[in-house]
Amino acid sequence: MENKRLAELFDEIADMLTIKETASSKFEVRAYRKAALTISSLQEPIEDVYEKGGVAALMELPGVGKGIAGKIEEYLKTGRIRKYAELKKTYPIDFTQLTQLEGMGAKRAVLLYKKLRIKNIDDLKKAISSHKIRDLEGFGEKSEQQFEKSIEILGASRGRLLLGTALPAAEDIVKKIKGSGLAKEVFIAGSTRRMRETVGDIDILALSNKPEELMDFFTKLADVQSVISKGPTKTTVWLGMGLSCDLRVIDPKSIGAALQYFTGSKDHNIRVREIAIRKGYKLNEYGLYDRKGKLIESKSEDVIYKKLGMQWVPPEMRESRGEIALAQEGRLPEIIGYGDLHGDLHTHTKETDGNASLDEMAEAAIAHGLKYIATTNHTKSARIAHGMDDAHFNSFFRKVDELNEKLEGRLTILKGAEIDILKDGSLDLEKKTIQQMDCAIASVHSNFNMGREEMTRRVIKAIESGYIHILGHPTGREIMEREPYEIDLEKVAEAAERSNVILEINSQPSRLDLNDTNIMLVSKYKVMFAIDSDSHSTNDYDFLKYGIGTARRGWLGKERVVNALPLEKAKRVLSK
Ligand code: DGT
Ligand code: CA
Ligand code: CA
Ligand code: ZN
Repeated sequence: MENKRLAELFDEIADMLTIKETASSKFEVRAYRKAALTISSLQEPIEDVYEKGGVAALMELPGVGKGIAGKIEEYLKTGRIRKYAELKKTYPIDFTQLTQLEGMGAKRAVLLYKKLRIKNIDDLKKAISSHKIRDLEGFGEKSEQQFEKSIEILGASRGRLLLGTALPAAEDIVKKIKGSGLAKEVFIAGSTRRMRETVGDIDILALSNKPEELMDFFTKLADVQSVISKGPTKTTVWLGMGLSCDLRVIDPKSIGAALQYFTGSKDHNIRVREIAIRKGYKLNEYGLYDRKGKLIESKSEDVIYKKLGMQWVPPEMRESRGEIALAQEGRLPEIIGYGDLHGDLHTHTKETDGNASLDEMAEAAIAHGLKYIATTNHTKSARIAHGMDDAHFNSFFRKVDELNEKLEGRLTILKGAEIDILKDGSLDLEKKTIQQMDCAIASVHSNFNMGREEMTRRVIKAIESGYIHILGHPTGREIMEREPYEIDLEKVAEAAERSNVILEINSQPSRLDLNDTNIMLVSKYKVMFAIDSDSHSTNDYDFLKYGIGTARRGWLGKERVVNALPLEKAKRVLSK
């Protein structure tokens, strides 16, 4: 996927054009910036867009005109952009790297290059340690310190953290702030509120009439490693876990507007603000105002959307993927809620790679408010996970029967397995073992490096075996660690529809597989989904909220989710 690299090239071209400061270069700068933004947020590989529809298809992307489309084509065909190479001769500077630093724009980077031949962060580090920046006109000691701090943070913060790491941290900070008595109300905003799978920084909003004391309290929390900036309305700290956190103190009158603004996404907000402007209004983080500057609404997010002629949009849907138009038409789909699951169809025990017994997993499920679980241990070819053979499943299922009797309906345990889909698409258990199961999941755990067609055929063979109920983590990706394997998900969904096989939304924070965009892609087909925890311990049922968040980001209704059904109905869907 070339999107990221191409977006960086365009941003750098814009950086270099900024230096010129002519009227025509300003226009060009804007064009390149817009294109960079579009391409970096594009869900589909840019090369696919081009392959399917050529330059014409490229020009349909927002912010991409003929000139830019030509540049994209040039890059995809030749691997380079001449204009970029020419500009680079004058400015051999790594703008992508340097402009990530706080207080470093393209112009200052060029100044540093002209005066000290600084091309990248390594050069800058040397200049800082020999104190060359502080004596430079237009920079000074403060700049030197700022760059030093910024480089340190960048080194530690390269990349983002999993939602499963960031959300608990954010909730913990909120709890502590509430406990301090220095804030009346505290809210999580930003990508964390939108349940994005990774988080760049945590955003917290607080209502307080003791902002100074609150900020003091915040900067002294044990989780805080260093204070990046501190003020009575906004303070940013670096958390030891490897993430920064913004705390903003908000005027209680503005909380709705502030929540709307700081929840984002940026793209969603830009569109919402355009709607406000078209109505002759002004919308910012303080409120919605009419053309005379009179406040219309600021306290409630819900009312702000209403005054704009829109439905309130659930945070998970605020990604500018079509929700704006639907909210204007009053046709937002009803999406699954966090309390809608009755069961969990993918759990492990210590018989394989789990760390709790079946009894313990059952009690934990009850404590979590679930009415049924499927116990789905690994099969024999999963050696690292101590997979079970047919005989072991047979004896294990007798234990399930006994436990079900003991539970007297407090919880029902369904018999299942997470069966390896072998290299040729066959299943890792005998048919008669699988036939006893209420819930047979099939998953790929090995031989990831196959061609797209071969992998698609392999998975479809398992789907069409007639023995499985659920396809587990359908793309095999691990966030920030392993790319999804090559697979044609639409063909898979088509086969799943024909064979009544359910597609999993695996809730493990490092998986979230299917992800939001894939859920959107395959929900065109008449398939059901299962939101599963894939629990390996008694705490892991907590992961279900990430799966639900992902389903909400994929606009999924609860009628599409098998384990949002009560047991008897879920069993009927499974047995189809
Ligand atoms: P992250 O931190 O990268 O995971 O993503 P966010 O969405 O939390 O982004 P962040 O922390 O930079 O900003 C929080 C929200 O504040 C963002 O979603 C929308 C709003 N915001 C920030 N900068 C701008 C801006 O320049 N324009 C608009 N309209 N909104 C912004
Ligand atoms: Ca953020
Ligand atoms: Ca932020
Ligand atoms: Zn698995």
